[in-house]
Amino acid sequence: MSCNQEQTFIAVKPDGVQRGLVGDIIKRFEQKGFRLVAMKMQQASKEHLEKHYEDLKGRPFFNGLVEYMHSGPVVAMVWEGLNVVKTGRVMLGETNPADSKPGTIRGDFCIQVGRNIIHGSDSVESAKKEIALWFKPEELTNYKSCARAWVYED
Ligand code: DAT
Ligand code: MG
Repeated sequence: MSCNQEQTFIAVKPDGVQRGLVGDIIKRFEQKGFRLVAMKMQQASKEHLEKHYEDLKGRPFFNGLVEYMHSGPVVAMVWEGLNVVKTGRVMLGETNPADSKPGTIRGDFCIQVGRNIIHGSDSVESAKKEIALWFKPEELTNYKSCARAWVYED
């Protein structure tokens, strides 16, 4: 696999959907040069969300987090490109929007940690797990982006 084919799982959370921020968020990843591999809108079950956030089980905010994520549809996506996991996290900003710089998604669009509008995988390993949890292999597209030769040197 080429290093340009790293993948990350990004999801616009229910507050981002309700606030009409889906387009703005997709635009940032598109204009950066990353390739959209898969996307779907889904109101996830609590069981699914408990699995997605299993590392946080036992934290005081866990139940509220699952309730919030279950409260409406999310827009789940897979984005691909060179260092997309790390760069995606930089584009998101810090977990707490109060610590997120202007220019980041959380820095520009939200205020509180419990309503931080977007999820992004924190490592290549968790991206693989999350993509497998949210998407079937056949839902991941494999087209060649016509912009590829203009985004990458080789
Ligand atoms: P991130 O979403 O930046 O990867 P995380 O994985 O540590 O952060 O936590 C997942 C989500 O849980 C986070 O986006 C918002 C919520 N959360 C984290 N810490 C919290 C806290 N101290 N109080 C309330 N919600 C919190
Ligand atoms: Mg996380």
